[in-house]
Amino acid sequence: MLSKSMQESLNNQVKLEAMSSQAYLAMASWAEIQPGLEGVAEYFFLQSEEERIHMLKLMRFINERGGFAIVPTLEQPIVTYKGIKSMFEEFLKHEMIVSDSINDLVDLALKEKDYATHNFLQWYVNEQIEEEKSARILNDKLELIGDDKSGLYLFDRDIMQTRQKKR
Ligand code: OFO
Repeated sequence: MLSKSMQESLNNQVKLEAMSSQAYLAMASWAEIQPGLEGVAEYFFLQSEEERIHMLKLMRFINERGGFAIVPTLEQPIVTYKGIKSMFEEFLKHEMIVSDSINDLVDLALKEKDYATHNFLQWYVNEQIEEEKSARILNDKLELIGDDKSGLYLFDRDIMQTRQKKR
């Protein structure tokens, strides 16, 4: 059985995963209407779906452990960007916030000696290592590319391969 505070914290994480899904969906939509960013758009459409799966996984866990998973109210995410670089910076920033939040949950699980939740959270700890790594690599590549249009063309062409390597 989940404690009240653990249930509340896990529900906050449900909200954060839902916000991630919305934020990446907005990034996908913005990228889709920019010329030549089809690969980036595809990347974020898939990323958004993945975040929804993370949310569902948490909801099922909360309910399985005798809690009640709450579908959250969400604010509108950022829908436009001044450029691809600022969008990817936002992506990394967001993933770092999610990692901090997962770490806080792990802390709470240990404090409460809730080893079942601690065990469940390890999947998220590993996932965040991967997600932050991917976001950092993509930001580094964009830094290197700068204003080089052919570099950006290759970035867009190859971004899905970065995703496949993640798995
Ligand atoms: Fe949910 O994995 Fe990143 O945010």
